[in-house]
Amino acid sequence: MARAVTHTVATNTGAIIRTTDEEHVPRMAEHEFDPEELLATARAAAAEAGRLLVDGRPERLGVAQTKSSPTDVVTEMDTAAERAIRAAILGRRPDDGFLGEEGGSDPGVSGVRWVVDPIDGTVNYLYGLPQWAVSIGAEVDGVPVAGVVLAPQLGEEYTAVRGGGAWLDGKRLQVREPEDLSRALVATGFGYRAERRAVQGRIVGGLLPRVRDIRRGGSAALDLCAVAVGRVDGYFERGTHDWDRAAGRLVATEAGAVVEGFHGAPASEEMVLAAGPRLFADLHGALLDLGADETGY
Ligand code: LIP
Repeated sequence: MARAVTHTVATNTGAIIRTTDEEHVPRMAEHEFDPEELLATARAAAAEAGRLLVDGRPERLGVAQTKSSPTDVVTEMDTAAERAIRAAILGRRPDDGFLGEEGGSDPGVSGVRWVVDPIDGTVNYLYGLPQWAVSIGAEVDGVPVAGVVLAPQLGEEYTAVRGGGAWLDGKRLQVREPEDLSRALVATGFGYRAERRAVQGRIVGGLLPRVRDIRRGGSAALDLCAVAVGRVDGYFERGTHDWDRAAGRLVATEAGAVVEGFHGAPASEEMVLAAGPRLFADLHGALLDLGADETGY
């Protein structure tokens, strides 16, 4: 008897279903893809970029250009790694879309879009600190379905597939829930513009007496993974981009975290807040008290 073909399809609501029922596919799916195959493609591209970034790092690495401010830097390795990732992914899947931090975006025609940060934590990479990662997320109709965050100098690879859990080197991840906010270890980050940093500094100053302590790692992707693995209890930041969040967000949500903005909005440049469900509510409340949802900074 012929083995039933398993179709992995995305419904219009973004739900991922596996079905062997042929008649299901045309009615419910606009796109056909296999999240495991997308994850394998992401992992291969990340591994290639990781090797380039470790073995190919020039002795005296400098700043190639700056972006939103004099401290928002790009090195030659950011652009070289993004080129390698783009070639590795679109070489396998030429119809897909691509959004990369250093190279703009192509819409593609397949419904699958790759959201890529070749070096998340560029300032750490520039200074020779190990807290940086290659972050590659795959989305279908804006819904994250697969993601990898590879930290070569930490020797760690975080992976996630929608509905398939989050993993660190083969171990399944689950967020930690502290007793309450006063026992929470919270990560955060600061923008590249001085005016924003001034407000972020005031907000963190106000939060400090209310939590266990604050950590500033320098990579949103690794901060979201730290929530997933329980190395911090929560993370929040204003100013992150899609490419900083795409893969890390899926890892954190698949580990049981709530990853959103304020007032139930999706995570965005305005705010990404990630924590277990209970702490999420407390941290959300404390940040509102401190005016973190105000506009204009
Ligand atoms: C970094 C973010 C981090 C933020 C840094 C920077 P980049 O991204 O991951 O959370 O605090 O200021 O934006 O620029 O290294 O890709």
